[in-house]
Amino acid sequence: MADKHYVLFEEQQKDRGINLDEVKEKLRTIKIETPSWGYGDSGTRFKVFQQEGVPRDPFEKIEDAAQVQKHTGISPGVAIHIPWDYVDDFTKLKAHAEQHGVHLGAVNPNLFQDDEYKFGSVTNSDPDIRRKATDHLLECVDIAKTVGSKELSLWFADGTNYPGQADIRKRKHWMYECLSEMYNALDEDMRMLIEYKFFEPAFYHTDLADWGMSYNMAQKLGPKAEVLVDTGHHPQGTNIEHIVAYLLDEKRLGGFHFNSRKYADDDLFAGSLNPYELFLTFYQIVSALYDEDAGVQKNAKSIAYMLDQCHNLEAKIPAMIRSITNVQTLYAKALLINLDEVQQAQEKQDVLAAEHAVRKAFEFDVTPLLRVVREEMGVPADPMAAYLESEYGEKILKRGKGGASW
Ligand code: AOS
Ligand code: ZN
Ligand code: ZN
Ligand code: ZN
Repeated sequence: MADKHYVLFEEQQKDRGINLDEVKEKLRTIKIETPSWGYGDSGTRFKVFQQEGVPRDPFEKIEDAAQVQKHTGISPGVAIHIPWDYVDDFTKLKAHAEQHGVHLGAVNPNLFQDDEYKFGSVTNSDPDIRRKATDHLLECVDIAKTVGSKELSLWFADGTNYPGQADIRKRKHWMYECLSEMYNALDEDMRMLIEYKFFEPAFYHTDLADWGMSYNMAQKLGPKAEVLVDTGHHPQGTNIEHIVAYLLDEKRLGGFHFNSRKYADDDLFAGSLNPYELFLTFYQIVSALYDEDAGVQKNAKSIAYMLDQCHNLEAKIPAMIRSITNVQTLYAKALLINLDEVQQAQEKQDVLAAEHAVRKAFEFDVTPLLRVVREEMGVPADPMAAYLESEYGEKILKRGKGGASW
């Protein structure tokens, strides 16, 4: 027998002119990758608290990620970080993922950990260090090819701490040179997603500080380069939705690193703070899915959704499940926006009606909808409760403390 809450919800939405079959189809097909590093211990510069049961190697990180997929059904990809997830034989890691019902996703090169990178990696004035950095990027392209991943996520810690420390324009050219070498190594169906962040670890200037710099770099490199928006990487008050709309219109939105922030790059779990911002981000994406420009639609359909967060205090697998269901909830709400109603209000320049048409979708309780969608997908109606009832959390405690982190 159909759930009475769902019956009511369905009637309500049909009366509003919402096509629930389309909504459900979109909720089934969105995929959100989880980051391998989010399963390991992390912390601040003050302390990394060690939790019991944390994965001891990349294979165990995959097993934990498989739990998130098993319970949510929409997170089959696991982003990896090189060298944190370095293994001798990547075909083994790939096979291990497949045996557990997941696959390896975006490959994240690491150009910030080695002593040589103190003054920059791909922007370093020393050509030998730029060579080392470029070789690492090329190695990551090879790893991506081996594991069948189509995306490389690039974040550079490169920057300076003081005025005059380095030549900003020269560094821009060096970065382009290194990245074009990487670009040329990509297969036709691969893409590089270029992330930006306005500060940290550098405090005076960061070589890729905002979306405009990433966009400019991507445009110069070519169509296989796109912009990656990490929701934690903007100054306070930045209108992320606007950036998203702009990049979609330029057909250059590569993907997201979802997480929540209050002050800086806090990497708290997605949807925990300001869920309305995430809803409004999805509003831009949903509206692009119905754009009359086929190129914009295509971009909206090809967005790589990923989490990028650190669980310093909270249990890691449940935090990941909570994040995935939060993102799913806010996407579901955005799918309930009646875009025709918004458009009609816009045509009349009726500000209050337009804002209301958007916001009222946020106010619906989508729990009955998500329960039905999940049941139809063969995953638990309440992923968090089902995971907590499973014995997995207990079972991994035998791994002890001191699991592999970064
Ligand atoms: C760093 O601030 C970026 O968000 C990176 O995307 C990411 O956190 C990193 O690659 C994982 O170390
Ligand atoms: Zn990120
Ligand atoms: Zn970050
Ligand atoms: Zn972050």
